[in-house]
Amino acid sequence: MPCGEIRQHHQRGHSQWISTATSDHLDSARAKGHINLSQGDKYKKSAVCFIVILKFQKLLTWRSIMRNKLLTLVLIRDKCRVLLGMKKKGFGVGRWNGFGGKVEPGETIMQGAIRELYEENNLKVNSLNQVGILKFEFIGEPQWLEVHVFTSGVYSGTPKESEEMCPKWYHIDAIPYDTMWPDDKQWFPLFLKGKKFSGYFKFLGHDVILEQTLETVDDFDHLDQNYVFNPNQS
Ligand code: 6OG
Repeated sequence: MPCGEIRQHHQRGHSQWISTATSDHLDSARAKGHINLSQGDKYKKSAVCFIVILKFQKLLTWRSIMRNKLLTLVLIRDKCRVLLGMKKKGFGVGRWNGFGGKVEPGETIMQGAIRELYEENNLKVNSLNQVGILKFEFIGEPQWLEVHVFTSGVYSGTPKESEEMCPKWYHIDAIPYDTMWPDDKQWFPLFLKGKKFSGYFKFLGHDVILEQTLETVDDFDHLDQNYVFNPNQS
């Protein structure tokens, strides 16, 4: 191959420039105006910038996908009874659960919990006590669920059926675990004993727990109670 020749080489469908030029021949090629390295450098620079921007964009999208979904769960307790609701539609349909749902942009987590309790069950509370944080991973789903569990024994109003939930009081010795999410069997007894807890459950489908961790904690002081959910924040 003659020195100074710059040939185009095709590899795996991508065209790739391979330079076989020695520096002498490059100089003479540049002098003859055959090639303009400074121009080439500019192209190279632009290409690198373009790739960096693409990668950065991909990273941002990935970060927003990977961010946990923030949810709430409220368990109203009245001495020896707990108020549960039969989920009539959507995620967890056919299972007894507390009341809750997604935190909306502009709300603190507790505000979201108080709103959901009222929307789903007609009960009003001024504040709630946080008793748990549960993280759920579902195989094949990129986003984890981060469920903040709250309780209160003080409320106003009468439980009322909504589009989402049909409420029912259960005695603490007769919690219907078989028609609840499988993780509830693990952490609900801690809640009933007045303990605070933090847990992680990895699900295969909606019925099988593959891995789990669960521990009692002293408090949730590390959480910023004034944090306002903003889905656009990285
Ligand atoms: P919507 O998507 O309907 O809110 N939730 C769970 N609750 C229990 N006990 N176990 C789980 O194990 C749960 N995963 C989600 C959070 C869904 C509601 O269901 C709760 C919310 O209160 C996997 O808006």
